[in-house]
Amino acid sequence: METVDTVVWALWAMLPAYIPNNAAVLAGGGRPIDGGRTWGGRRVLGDGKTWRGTLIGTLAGTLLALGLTQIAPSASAALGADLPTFSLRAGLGLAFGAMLGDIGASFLKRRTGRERGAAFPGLDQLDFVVGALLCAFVAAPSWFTETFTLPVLVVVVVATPVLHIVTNGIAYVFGLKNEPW
Ligand code: CTP
Ligand code: K
Ligand code: MG
Repeated sequence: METVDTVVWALWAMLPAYIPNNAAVLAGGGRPIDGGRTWGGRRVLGDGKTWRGTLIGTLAGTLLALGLTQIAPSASAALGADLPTFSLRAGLGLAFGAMLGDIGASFLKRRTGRERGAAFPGLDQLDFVVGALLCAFVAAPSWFTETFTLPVLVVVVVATPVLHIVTNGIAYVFGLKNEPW
């Protein structure tokens, strides 16, 4: 594959993992997953991880995966590139995994004394990627190995932090997020 094709393939394959956290920012609120419980004097997860945000984020990413699969043939033709499709299991794995990775990061943030909203450089940009890839591998192993070849994984790990910083910066400027990370 040409480099450009690899980048297009990688970003398309990761879209169902990119959307959930942003959908959660828009949809979040209500009951926190940890129900207010603490561990070692600190919240288990904090008020920033809610049932509603997690559910709607997962749903948004999964539906996007199904939609992308519908338009993949025509988009491939229009772009003159090959684009991946998603099974339900693949889409759900990516979307739920992205939410799970972000939740895991909040757990780590609270254990290391970081309050809700505090930055944890590196973790903030890659938590959802690791979660999404692991869950997709578990949910749809053969799809995963066909879709995420080594060059594709390299593009994902390099490009995602850049995209994350840009989208969160935009969300912050528009007042959708309290912090630009
Ligand atoms: N959100 C949610 N449920 C999730 C993830 C996010 O409701 N599973 C919503 C919350 O309103 C949250 C906002 O999206 O405040 C921004 O997400 P994020 O930056 O991940 O959370 P923070 O509030 O910064 O909390 P943390 O320090 O735990 O990351
Ligand atoms: K986060
Ligand atoms: Mg935050």
